[in-house]
Amino acid sequence: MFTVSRRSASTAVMAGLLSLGLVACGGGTTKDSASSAAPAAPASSAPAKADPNAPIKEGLKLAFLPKQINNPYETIVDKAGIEAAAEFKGQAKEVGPSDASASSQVSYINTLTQQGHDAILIAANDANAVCGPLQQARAKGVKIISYDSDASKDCRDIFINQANSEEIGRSQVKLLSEMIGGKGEVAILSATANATNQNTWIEFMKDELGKPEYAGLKLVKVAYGDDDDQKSFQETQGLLQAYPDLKGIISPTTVGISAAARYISGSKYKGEVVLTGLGTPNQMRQFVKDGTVAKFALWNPKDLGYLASYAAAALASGQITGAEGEVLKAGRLGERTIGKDGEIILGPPFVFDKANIDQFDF
Ligand code: RAM
Repeated sequence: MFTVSRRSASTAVMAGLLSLGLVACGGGTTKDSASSAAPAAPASSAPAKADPNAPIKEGLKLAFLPKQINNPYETIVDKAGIEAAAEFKGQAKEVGPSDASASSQVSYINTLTQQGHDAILIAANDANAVCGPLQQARAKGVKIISYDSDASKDCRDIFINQANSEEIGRSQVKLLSEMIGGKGEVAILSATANATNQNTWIEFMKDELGKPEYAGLKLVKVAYGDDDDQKSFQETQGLLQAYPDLKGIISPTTVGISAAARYISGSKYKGEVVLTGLGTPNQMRQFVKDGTVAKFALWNPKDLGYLASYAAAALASGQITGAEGEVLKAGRLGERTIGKDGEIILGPPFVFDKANIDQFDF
């Protein structure tokens, strides 16, 4: 649960806090909290047309398949999604690989399909590599929800995006540019080379960098830490050694930015090289406090999991089909309209800094 001092919070912060979900739920579940007590629900046979008044079926079986299970960000998202399923009397669990690779995800998709899940929620490590198995799942009536990192739009029913991809990409460049005075060499430390979300954001970053107001910035390298803490740490070291004039790094991954911050905080680059990106407040707190990082962004990962869970339930119950214009009823998050290509956006990204970071606990 967030604790917020209303008196000290600025209007902007309050707007952000609201979008980050002040009513976040507490409580805990185990990582794989699927109950084996309830009978398995048959694969759904949702009508082709949405019935907004259809009740949410009881006993729906949902499975979250994150990019990797040992990524703290994905853990927060999935745990919240699992907790949400209890609200509509469903059962949800998280399974997945320990490395962020698409081939590892494929075998999980096949197993979950065989187990008769009503919905698979996937943060895709590669938009296309998971497509065949997802299509096979859909042919058996399994609803497919991509969240965080999209699968190709032909092989999922809905994409729950954490924020507008263009806004994420462009705002990251703006943030870094402001902090380095619009001048100098910059680099990106990404996740895996095929990650749909990071690649989409990086495309928008490059486009933003092409604008005249960023003529003073030069992107020298995009490095990949594979959402592996050690590799991200080493890639940061490599970037700083290879580019001695580097002024700033954007790491649009919670794993990357925390590893990069750890490296920089103990190096001669602290105070010299600016780091920003996407991180969780709990992982970044010490680096904000010790002056390694001034500002970074994110959204509320708990809300992402919650929203994805409700989308899965609505799809599997026939309330929605994923078509543009349909309205998803998402519990405490209220109603969300499905946009183009079956995309639902959670909300705007929020910027964390020294002044507000202690108001967040995730
Ligand atoms: C990492 C993952 C995830 C991304 C966040 C910001 O945890 O790469 O996909 O959304 O960072």
